[in-house]
Amino acid sequence: MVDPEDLAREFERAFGRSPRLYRAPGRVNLIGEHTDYNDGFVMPMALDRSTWVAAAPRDDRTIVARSREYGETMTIDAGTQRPQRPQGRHWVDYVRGVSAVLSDVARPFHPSTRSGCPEPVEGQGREIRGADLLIASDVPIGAGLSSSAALEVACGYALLDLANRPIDLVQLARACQRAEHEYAGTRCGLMDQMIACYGREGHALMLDTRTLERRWLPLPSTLRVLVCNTMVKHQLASGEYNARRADCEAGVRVLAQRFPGIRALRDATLAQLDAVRGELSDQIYRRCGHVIAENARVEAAARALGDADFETFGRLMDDSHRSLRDDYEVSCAELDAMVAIARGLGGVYGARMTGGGFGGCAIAVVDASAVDRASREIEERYESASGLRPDVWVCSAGEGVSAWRLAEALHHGEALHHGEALHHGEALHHGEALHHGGHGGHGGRAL
Ligand code: GAF
Repeated sequence: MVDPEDLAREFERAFGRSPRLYRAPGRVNLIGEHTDYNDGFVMPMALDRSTWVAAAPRDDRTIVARSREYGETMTIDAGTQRPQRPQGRHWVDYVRGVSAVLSDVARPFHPSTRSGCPEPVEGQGREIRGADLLIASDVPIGAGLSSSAALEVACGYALLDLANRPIDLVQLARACQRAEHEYAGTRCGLMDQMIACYGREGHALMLDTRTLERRWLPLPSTLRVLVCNTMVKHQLASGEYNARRADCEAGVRVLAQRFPGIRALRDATLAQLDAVRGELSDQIYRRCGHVIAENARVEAAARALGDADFETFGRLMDDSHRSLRDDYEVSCAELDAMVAIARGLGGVYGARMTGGGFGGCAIAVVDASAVDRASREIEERYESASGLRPDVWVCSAGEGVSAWRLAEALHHGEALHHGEALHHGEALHHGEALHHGGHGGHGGRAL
C-alpha cells in the first residue's frame, strides 16, 4: 500500500520542497462490460487502492514526472502538441496526454476518435503550468483494474488544482478519456474515468453512459467482492478492443438503416437485431447480441441488488461471463478457469471476468461468511490448474479522486473529497466545483 506521508517525504528529498497529494482509485466492474462505448449501462465500484501523485508547481512549462513503480523520471512539455498517431502505452504517455488535453481544447479532435469523445473540455482550455510529480500506485498494472484511468485522473486533478482552476469531474473524466484515445490509442468508453472520479465508499455506481446519470447503490455488508488476478497481463491496446468497438459500430449502421431511431446499441432490442440478422456477419451479430443483452442485465442487476436478491444478481454475473466468453470473445482460458473455480464454491453467488478482458482479473460476489474459505480455495485450485500463483483479495468500495491533506508534521492525513473546500482547516461543502483559493502547500501542509 502507498503511504502518503512516505510519498511526501520522498518527494521532498527528490524535489526539495513540499508537495500536495492527490489520489484516484482503480476499479472493478460488477456488471455491464463493453457497454460503455455503446451508450449503455455499467455498474463499477472504485477500489480501495489508488494511484497517488505528490505534486508541486514549477515556474516553467515543464512537467518532470517520476514513477516509483517504473523507477523512471521523464520530462515533458505541459502543452505537448497532439501526436500524429497515438504514442504508445508507456506510463508517461498518459501523463503527457492528460496535460496536453487539459492545456488545449481549441484544436479539433483526432479524426479517428471524433465519435468517441463527444465534447470539448469547456472552460478548461487555458494552459496548465509545469509541475514536478512523483507517482506511486497500489493498483496492479495491466490487471484490468483500470490503473491507467487512475493515473490519468489523479494527474489531471493534480495539474488542474496546481493551476488553481475549478475542477468539473465530468469534464475531467472526458479529458482523460480523450487522452487515452489520442495518446494511448485505445478507443475506450467513459466508465473507468467516471468511476475514478465518482467512486463512493460502500457503494457501486450505476452509470448511464449516454446521459451520465449516476446512482450509487449501497453494497450490503453481508456481501464481499473478491478480486482474483489471473496474473495474465491484458493487452487492451492490442487492437482487439478497438476491433470490438468497430464491430458494434458496423452493427449500428445496419440497424439504423432499418430502424432510424437507433443511434447506438443502447437503443436496439434483440428482436430488432434478429430482424436484420441476414444483413450481418455471424461475428457482428454475436457482438451486438452481447451488448444488447448485457445492458438489460445491468438494469436487472441493479433491481436485484436493491431487493437484496443476491442469487439473481449472481446469475446475471454468470450470464455476463458466458456472453463475454462465447459471443464477445474477450475472455481467455485463465479467466474462464478462475470463474469456473469460483463458481463451484459454496457461498459464491456469481463470478465473471471484469474490465476489458484478454487476461487480468475475475471477480466473485461472495457471502461474507464464506469469503475466507472461498479465497483460499480459489488460490489453491487456480494455482494447481494453471501453474500461476494468483493474487486474490477482498476489496471494499472506495472513494473517487481526492486531494489528500497532510496534517501538521505529516500526521493523520485525511482525504479532502471533491465538492469540499478547505477553509480554516475545515471541510466545507461547495457543491460540485472545487476551487482552492491560495494554497498552503508548505511547511508540512499539503493544501
Ligand atoms: C476497458 C475500457 F477502458 C472501458 O471503457 C470499458 O469499455 C471496459 O474495458 C469494458 O467494459 O476498461
